[in-house]
Formats: sequence, structure tokens, C-alpha cells
Amino acid sequence: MNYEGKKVLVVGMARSGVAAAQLLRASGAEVTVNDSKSEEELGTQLAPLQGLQVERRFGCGAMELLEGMDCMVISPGIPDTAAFVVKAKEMGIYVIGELELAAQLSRGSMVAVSGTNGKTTTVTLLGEIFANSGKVTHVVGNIGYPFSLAALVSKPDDVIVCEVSSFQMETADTFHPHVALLTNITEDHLNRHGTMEVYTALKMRMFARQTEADYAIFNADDPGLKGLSEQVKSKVLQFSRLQEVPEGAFVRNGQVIARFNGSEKKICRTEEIYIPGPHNLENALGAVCAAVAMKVPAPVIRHTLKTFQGVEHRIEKVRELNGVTYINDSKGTNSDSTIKAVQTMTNPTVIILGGYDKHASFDQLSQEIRSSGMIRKAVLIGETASLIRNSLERAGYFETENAESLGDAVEKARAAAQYGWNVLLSPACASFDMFKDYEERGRVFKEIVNGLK
Ligand code: UMA
Repeated sequence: MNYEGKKVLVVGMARSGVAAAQLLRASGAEVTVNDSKSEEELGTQLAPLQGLQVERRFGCGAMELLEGMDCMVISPGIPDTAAFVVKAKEMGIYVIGELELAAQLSRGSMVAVSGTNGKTTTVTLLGEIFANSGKVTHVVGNIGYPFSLAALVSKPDDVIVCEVSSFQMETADTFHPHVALLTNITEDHLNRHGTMEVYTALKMRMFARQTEADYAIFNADDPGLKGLSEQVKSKVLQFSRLQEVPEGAFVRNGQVIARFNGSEKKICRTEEIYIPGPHNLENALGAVCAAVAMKVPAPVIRHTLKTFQGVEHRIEKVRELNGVTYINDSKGTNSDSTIKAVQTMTNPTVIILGGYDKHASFDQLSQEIRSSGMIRKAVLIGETASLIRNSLERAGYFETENAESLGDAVEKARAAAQYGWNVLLSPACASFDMFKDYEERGRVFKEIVNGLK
């Protein structure tokens, strides 16, 4: 699509929308920007629009701005079922998401990563692998850096590593990554997508435009992905920490092996991988597949796996105080992610749980907490506090206490923790009831913990 001279409405003026407006102006579009919040509420996030020729319409809905538009670009936080989105489509307006826009206008080879968990670690690791191989690399998308900003500067030889969410896939019709990787699928975002079938189908859209010249990578160990690799037209690679796979990456006698076009390469031993836990071994194996498909030499992959230290807010050690280790896992925004954090704990732990209600079940997590033996107390916060308490009690776990705020939760966890224990923030919920996003929640947690005397 050529946006030169087109009238485009950009809805949502947070990270994605602001970046989309910049990209559209650079492409010669006539841009109107809109947010239901007022200019005052939006505050400094509008700073990048300074000096940009765009029409500003804040503090109103998008419905009244549709007339005369050729195209509308929406942010991931806006569902495609929103009344003004449905209306725009009825009016014949071309509606796309920010990710789709950026993908259309960017240059370079694209590697996309989606899945319920492990996306951020995998894209960050891949970003380091490609950068270490000498490529100009852009790590973009759901990770928090809008793809549109990279599209403004990307060159044909660059590599773009894109973290893709199901929200973004609702409005991504021509999205076509050369390599696409699915980490796993477990229950999440049902408040928006309704059913697991819809959620899974959205993740699978990442492969829809691929051809035999492209690569589709699947986690062979994840029951949620069973049968999905049969739906794609591209070359399939798989990864597994439990069994050998026909093509892809796996572990044999403690050695990570990449098998590609029938020949095998030793990458490294599993204990050389810096990031800990079985879930991180899966992330590393997925990244090995994508890197090999992109022809990165094995020594570069090996070096990066040995040195990559993981991502902020994911099982991140904050500090030790009076023999208690405080761990920030604010990125634990769904039950499966928190289960993985619980499984990584090797000392008695007080967990802080709860947040925004995504209508998910906590029963599997509750079973894990009861059976792990490591979780000595759960301090509950946010909208879901009583839902989680009920679920834990159904599982036979009664060591719970409610807290008013994150600060109160840290105090209560601190009081309960004994020498040698952990205090783990891993809420199993999104943060939107109390914070802007999981990053803010993680930062606040770290500030509180670092302020403890
Ligand atoms: N808005 C309107 N009208 C509406 C609805 C919303 O104007 O009808 C406005 C809001 O007032 C607000 C803006 O839209 O100003 C919010 O847009 P947004 O929620 O899309 O926020 P962004 O900052 O652009 O963040 C988005 C992603 N957010 C979501 O998917 C909810 C970020 O993913 C992503 O990092 C960012 O784009 C950069 O590309 C976050 C997320 O929570 C991390 N993702 C989910 C997850 O990981 O579980 C999918």
C-alpha cells in the first residue's frame, strides 16, 4: 500500500500510535491522530509528535472522525470488535494495526516470535545472536519498542526480530515473516478473544502468508501446539528438550544439537546456557532453530547462549536483605508463566499473586503451588485476589493473606519470609487494575524492595 497523500486516522496515542503517526508522515500520508484521553492525560507520551504536521483530535471517540478517511491504523490495545472499527470497515475504510503498517513499510529480513510465554526472552536472545553475527538488528513489537520506529530506519540487509501478540494479529492481513516461531500456547487473553480456538487461530495467522521459501518453527514439547505444524506451507523446524526432532534443535546427552537440511551441528552443552530453568532451555532451543534458519554460524550462537543474561522483570533477582532474596517476575502475567517461575524456585518462597482479571482459571497454578512444597505463603493483591484465594483453597492450600497495595504486599511477604527464603512477585495476572503495564509494576516493586531498610 502506498500511503502518499492518503488520509489516515491513527487511533491510540500511546507507544504504537505515536510511532505509526511518525511513520505515516514520513510516507507522505495526511495524518489525523486521535485518543479518547485528553491531551493533558496523554502528557509526555505525545512528545515525539512535536513539530510533526498532524491533526490532533484528543478527548473524543474515533467514531466521529471516520468520514473521509482512506485508512485507519489502530493500536494493539484496541480490539477489532470496537464499534468504531466495525463501522470503519462497513464504510470501506482500510483498517490495519500498527504492526501491519510497519511490516508493509519496513525493509530487511523478518523473524517473528509469538506464543503465550517465552516470547520476550526468545526475541531478546535472538536480537543478541543476530547483532553478534554482525547484522544491524531491530528488536521490535510487543516487547515495547514499536515496529514503526524501526520501519523508519531499516535497510534491506537488516534483521528485524518481532515479538508478536495475538492482539496485533487481529489486524495483520499481509504480515509475512521469513522465519516465524511459536513458543507455546496456554490459556490467556480470553477476556478479549473469547475462546482458545480464536486465540490459537490468531497466533497461527503469523504463518498464513508464508511460502515454501520460509521457515515455521514449533515447540514439539508443548501440548498446546499439537497438530499445528501440519497447517503451514513453509518448511517446518521443531525444537524439543525431551526428544530428537527430524529438523530443528534438540538435546542429546546434555548437548544442544541443531539438525538442519539433514546435517547436524553441535551448539553447546545445556549447562553452558546462562539463563536457568527448563523453560529457558526451550527458549534457547527455539532461538537456535531461528538462528540456524537465518544462517548464523554455530560459534556465534554458542557464544551468545553462554553470555545472554535474560530479560528484565522475568525471574530477575532484585536484592538480598537479611538472608531473604527478592525476585521480580512482574512479567508473570498469566498462570502458565507463574507456574514456570514457581518451578524455578529451589528455596522456600513467599509469592505475591494477583492483578487484573482476564477471566482465566487459576486452578492449575493452585495445584502447582500446593504440590511444589516451595511456596510457604501467598500474599494476594488486585482484582483477582479473592478468585485466587478461592482457587487455592479448592486445591487444599490455605496459607494466604490479602494486601491492599504492592507496598503492603511486600511488607507482608517480608514479615513472613525467614532467613534463606525468597520473596517472589509473580502475579499470574496482567497489571492494568493497578499499573500502566507489567514494566511499571516491576519497576515499582524494585523501588519498594530497594528502599527496604
Ligand atoms: N485508546 C483509544 N481508544 C480506544 C481504546 C484505547 O484512544 O477505544 C487509547 C488509550 O487511551 C491509550 C492507547 O489507546 O492511550 C493505548 O494503546 P495500547 O494499549 O495499544 O498501548 P501501546 O503503548 O501502544 O502498547 C502496545 C501494546 N499494548 C497492548 O497490546 C495492550 C504493548 O504490549 C506493546 O509493547 C506496544 O504496543 C509496542 O508495540 C503490552 C501488552 O500488554 C506489553 N501486550 C499484551 C501482552 O503481552 O500480554 C498483548
